[in-house]
Amino acid sequence: MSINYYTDHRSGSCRRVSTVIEELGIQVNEIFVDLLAGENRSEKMLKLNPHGMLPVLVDELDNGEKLVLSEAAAINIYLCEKYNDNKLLPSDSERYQVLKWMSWGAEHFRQAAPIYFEENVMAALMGAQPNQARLREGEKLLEIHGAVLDQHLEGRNYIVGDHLTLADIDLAAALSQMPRSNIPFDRFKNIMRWANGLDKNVKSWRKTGIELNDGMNKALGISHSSKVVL
Ligand SMILES: N[C@@H](CCC(=O)N[C@@H](CS)C(=O)NCC(=O)O)C(=O)O
Repeated sequence: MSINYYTDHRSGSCRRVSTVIEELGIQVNEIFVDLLAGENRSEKMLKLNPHGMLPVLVDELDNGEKLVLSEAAAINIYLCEKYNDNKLLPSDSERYQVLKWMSWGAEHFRQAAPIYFEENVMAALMGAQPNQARLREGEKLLEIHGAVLDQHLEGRNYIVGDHLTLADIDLAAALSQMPRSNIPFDRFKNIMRWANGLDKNVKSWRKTGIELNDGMNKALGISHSSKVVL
């Protein structure tokens, strides 16, 4: 039985799944799909995920069926349950706090970062000007939701409890493209302390961050390789 994992290590969404694979110490067949070359929209990939997005996971189940899963949060919950993890996804009441912050991340906190990335990085790659109205929208979202997370993180090193959970991975992924997308998270001191703490103390997170940064720097023609993620 094997798991196929379709990924591009330069993507913040894929980083969330790659980190969980590292944390669980499991073997998967990693299949590189070049997002910058548009391979995510090939006929084969669109059959696996009609949204044309990565990450995608395909697991051959014991009964011979194939489970095809997209959405990093769903993939991570699936992997934690399949491999009986109860740290990244606790089995006690903390579980619902983790799920709450993951939902909040998807609906609110992670909305701003892709706007900055698309307007400050992708637009330039396409030879276009950043759309200022969209950036103003991103700024508004960041201000509202960043303040909520910053307040929650006062005096805490992790989102829930005293160890890494899927909630940290989901929320910190929003900072993955920070070195190049000019997203002003640095106004939030607790968010920066927490994110820097994860980079320093969580080996899997640091590793996937370095892979992402090095890959993006190479794609953008920036020659130095960065050891520090933020
Ligand atoms: N909600 C999805 C978002 C995935 C996503 O945004 N993937 C990006 C890379 S970070 C992608 O595949 N973009 C390709 C495209 O939009 O064409 C998840 O959490 O997995």
